[in-house]
Amino acid sequence: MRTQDYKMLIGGEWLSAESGEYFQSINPYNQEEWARVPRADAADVNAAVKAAHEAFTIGPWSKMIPSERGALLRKLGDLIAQNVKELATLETRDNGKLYAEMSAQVGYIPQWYYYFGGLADKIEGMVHPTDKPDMFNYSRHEPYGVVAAITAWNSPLLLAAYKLAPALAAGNTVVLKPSEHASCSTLQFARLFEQAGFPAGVVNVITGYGSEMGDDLTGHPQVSKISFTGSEATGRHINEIAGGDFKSTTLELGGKSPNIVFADANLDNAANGVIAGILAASGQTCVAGSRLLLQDSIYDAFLERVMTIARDAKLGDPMLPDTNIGPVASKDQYDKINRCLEMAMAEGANCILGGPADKNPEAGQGLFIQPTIFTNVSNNMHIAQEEVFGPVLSVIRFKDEKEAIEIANDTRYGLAAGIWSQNMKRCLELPAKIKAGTVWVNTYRVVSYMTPFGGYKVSGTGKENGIEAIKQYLQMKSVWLSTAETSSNPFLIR
Ligand code: TXE
Repeated sequence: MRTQDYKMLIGGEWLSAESGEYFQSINPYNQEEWARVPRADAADVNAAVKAAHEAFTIGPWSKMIPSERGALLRKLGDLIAQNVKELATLETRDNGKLYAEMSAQVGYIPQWYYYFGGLADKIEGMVHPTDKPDMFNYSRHEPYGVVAAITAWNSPLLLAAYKLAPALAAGNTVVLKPSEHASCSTLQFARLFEQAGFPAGVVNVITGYGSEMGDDLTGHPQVSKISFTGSEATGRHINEIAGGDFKSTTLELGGKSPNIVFADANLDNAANGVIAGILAASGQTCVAGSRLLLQDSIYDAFLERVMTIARDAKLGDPMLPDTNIGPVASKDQYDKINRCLEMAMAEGANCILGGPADKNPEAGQGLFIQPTIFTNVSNNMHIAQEEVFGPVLSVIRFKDEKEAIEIANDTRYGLAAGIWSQNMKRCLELPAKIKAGTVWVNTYRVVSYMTPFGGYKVSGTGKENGIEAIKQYLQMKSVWLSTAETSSNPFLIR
């Protein structure tokens, strides 16, 4: 395939990096270079932040009435809907996830822009009661200014929607940086902002290695808010940089989510949910149900059901409709997963399916990891505590509800959890006992633009999606007005 050179969007112009440097985009299925992407450095970051800052301070964006901003967001949603096929194909080529999944996902993304476009003109302040008879107080919700939105490779456009839709609806401008492992769909998507009629500089997209230019972006004095999805390690690093200047952050980091199956569950549904939780997207989702907590009395029978589905999963070309599992996104990711698998075996976990393996000969030359299941896992093992981000399930036994809760919560993460049971009392009571930002009961991996999403503990801070999300991009101001006819003693605070 002929490689294509992409450009970045800065201040309404399509630009290469000032240095002229590029990096390659590799298709993980055939390992071919298919595109070159600008390798931005501090100079490009500075230009993008400057453009966003000017668009916020002197451009038309902040003077636009909120309903106009909302209309632009809705127009953008329409344009995404018209470009689903192209954008989803680019995502699959970039990260190897199934086209069937990416096209459904991209087809859903307009809803974020419709929903938050609808909220743009519903940001209401409040008149506050006060204890001072000749004073009046009201609050305003104001945008921060320039938002740095940093996304991961597993769902570039969906993660961008989580951040851009509320940030723009709230009146901020944005510098968006996709992952170096999957930048092209975001650069293509950026064209739609122009088509929708957004003023220049309101959205800027820069590409590059986070390790090289990430600090220039998050530490930039004109960036006031950082919204990040990625690894715990990078999240911690960003948090330190942001904390130095007390910048606001929304961080969506990793997880080690438990999927808890009780003996009284509908076992067919539960088996499908467990598979969806760990094999969908080759396990490369932050909410992957990577720990299967299984009640003693159904241990063998349930495991057999899961094994039967996992064994039949078809690895192959992610563009084909009958493929169940595509390659993992990059050689880095492939190596990391294999290291985790080897460590699990060294720790004494029993590999009953898959395992550290060479390429699956039936699946082409891609970076394939076979569905892998470990038993004999105790919850303190590396494989039960560290995020693998691959199709790798650790099975852990429990006796009763109390033990299930203890194991589920015995992790530094707290992103999500699944509970499978037909006992109504348990289904109602257990979610409150699980320390995670999302709990699914008799379902798994459901998200919506309308409902809050975000982690507890080291899985992150702040919420994305739903009404809460727009508040992440607004700061509150308190305004006092005096109606007193004579001013009082200046040395006494009232
Ligand atoms: O993450 P990084 P990587 C986990 C998953 C995966 C691991 C590594 O376990 O195996 O992280 O993936 C940018 N300042 N998740 O290496 O490095 C980077 O360019 C600013 C879970 O891809 O965190 C990219 O745009 N930005 C996660 C983004 O951060 C920096 C999804 C994420 O990359 C930066 C992805 C810096 N100093 C991986 N350094 C989830 N929550 O779903 C890097 N970046």
